[in-house]
Amino acid sequence: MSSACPPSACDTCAVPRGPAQRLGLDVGKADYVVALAGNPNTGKSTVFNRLTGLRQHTGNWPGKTIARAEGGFAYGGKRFKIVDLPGTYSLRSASPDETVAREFILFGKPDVTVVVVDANCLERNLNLALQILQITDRAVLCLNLMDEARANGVEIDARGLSRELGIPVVPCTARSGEGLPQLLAEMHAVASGAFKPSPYRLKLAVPGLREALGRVVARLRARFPGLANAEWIALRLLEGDSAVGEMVSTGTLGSLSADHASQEAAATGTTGAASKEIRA
Ligand SMILES: Nc1nc2c(ncn2[C@@H]2O[C@H](COP(=O)(O)OP(=O)(O)OP(=O)(O)O)[C@@H](O)[C@H]2O)c(=O)[nH]1
Ligand SMILES: [Mg+2]
Repeated sequence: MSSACPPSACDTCAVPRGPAQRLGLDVGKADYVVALAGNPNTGKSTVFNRLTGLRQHTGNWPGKTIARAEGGFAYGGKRFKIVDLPGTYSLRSASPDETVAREFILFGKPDVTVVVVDANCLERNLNLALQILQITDRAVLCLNLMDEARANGVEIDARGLSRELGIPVVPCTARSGEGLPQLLAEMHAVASGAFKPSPYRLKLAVPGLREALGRVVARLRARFPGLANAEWIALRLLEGDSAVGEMVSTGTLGSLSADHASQEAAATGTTGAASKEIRA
């Protein structure tokens, strides 16, 4: 049951339940791509290993995952490619590991982004979650380390949080597997479009900002056709973000987008931008 659904919905809900089949590295042509994002040390690789059967490095210190890793699982009759990303505190961060995560979240066009947060320091972790909700509707919050939170006397109103954020929120203990069946059901529902989240969005209430953004977005789209998240990039440019400015002036933004589009096409057996429509 989604924390966004009424309790009675379970009886009639078409979202599949039951175990996933671990596919390891043998993803083949995936129906959906899942990104695992979150702050360092929140349990992303532990979730990844449980779902795929692979053995990504895990341990109790931040910064273990330094490159993206891919694996697969089958669930509800669909094949999912899941991408384990390095931990990152912000989509604006620029350290090399964090850049890997940021670029995949922004340009990898995942069908669902699972934001894995540490239930013990929710406030700090929600910073990244809120940034991700500015760029995608298709997100699920995995409220991980619930065993430790319970032991520490931390209580979280997951339903209330889900209402506030506008996305499914699933309490989990990835180390033991608690909550993962529901996480799978939510990933499937969001990736397939059976459930359409309406996430919390910041209001751009500064006078003239909308118009300025529109002009920058139009120029970005003209120079980089098919660019994902053009509005996010335009906002960074208006803020004076020098790293993003350099990506635009050197043209690397175009190659990044193209790289991710071709990887996505290879994973799904479709071509370029049309792949989303074919799979939708
Ligand atoms: N108690 C508890 N420990 C967990 C849970 N999930 C993961 N861990 C532990 O937390 C530590 C970090 O887990 P990882 O999966 O490596 O975290 P990560 O988010 O991939 O970390 P980075 O790759 O460094 O960003 C490991 O020691 C895991 O065993 C959980 O639900 N409960
Ligand atoms: Mg990791």
